[in-house]
Amino acid sequence: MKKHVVLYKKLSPALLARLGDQVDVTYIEDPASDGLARLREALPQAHGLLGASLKLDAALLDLAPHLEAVSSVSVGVDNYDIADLTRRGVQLTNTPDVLTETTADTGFALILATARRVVELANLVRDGHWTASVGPTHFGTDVHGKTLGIIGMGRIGEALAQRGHFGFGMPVIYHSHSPKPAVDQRFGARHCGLDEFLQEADFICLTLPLTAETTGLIGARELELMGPDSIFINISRGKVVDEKALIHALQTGQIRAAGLDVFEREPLEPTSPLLTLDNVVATPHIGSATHETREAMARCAVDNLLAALRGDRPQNLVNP
Ligand code: 8YV
Repeated sequence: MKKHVVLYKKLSPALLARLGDQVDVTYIEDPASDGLARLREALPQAHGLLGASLKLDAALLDLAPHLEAVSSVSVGVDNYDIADLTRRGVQLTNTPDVLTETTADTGFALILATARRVVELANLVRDGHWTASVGPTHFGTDVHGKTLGIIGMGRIGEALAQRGHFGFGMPVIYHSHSPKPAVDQRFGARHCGLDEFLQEADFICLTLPLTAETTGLIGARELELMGPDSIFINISRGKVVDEKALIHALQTGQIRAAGLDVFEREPLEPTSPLLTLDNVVATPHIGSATHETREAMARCAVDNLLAALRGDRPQNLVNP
């Protein structure tokens, strides 16, 4: 008898066919809102789950007594209680690597957009307010040659360092659990303690996972250490930062600007003070959001899930 997979993220026809050849498939649209009741109804039959951007909590998992594997279309796994899944004998897989370069591109897009005030000044042109040569009140700040600071030197952090070092001649410093000699050698990078890092970096880029340890890592104290010329970039998870403290730092000029792709709550409330600030570039969690990369992630997630349901070891097993 074919196993049953519940999808809560849409797949392309090609990938739906790839999955449907092997298993029975139920697709649940919009599981975080009105699809939640349908997801709850489908879980008792599920041997596998595939999706992203949904907190898969114990209440949902209790409805899935036959669940063998959860395949996340993401590199981040903060939506899952890994210890609980392991206790239940459920394998969790994710999709690292395929999204590394695209997410690093997003990080650099935010670095350039915030430093050179691209959104603010493009809007000035669009709104018909370009009436004379741009003067100092509209000048941005250079990116090339400035110190690129990266918190969390994993795959995405290394890809960001590569862009800064080879592409923009930026000295690279980083803060992570421990120094990475290969990174130091490849990018002339230097590992720093957090306070030294925050005081020295011109661009402070977060590329670390959200864990109990990293939640609230950047608060009022850390923002004060950054300095008025610093630019803060977050392409990791919103909850790594105290968003209220960040808003205060931006409103008071404690830091120059911020490029944010992630937020404490997503979607970001339209009433958020972040959206009233010209020194903020806010994007809707588009880190990996290109046609090519999202298809590659979904393909990876399908292959991970089919391997797990066959009893083979999936390529990207989070809880071996
Ligand atoms: C998207 C991400 O949230 O991979 C992650 O952890 O944050 C982003 O790629 C996710 O992939 C949505 O499918």
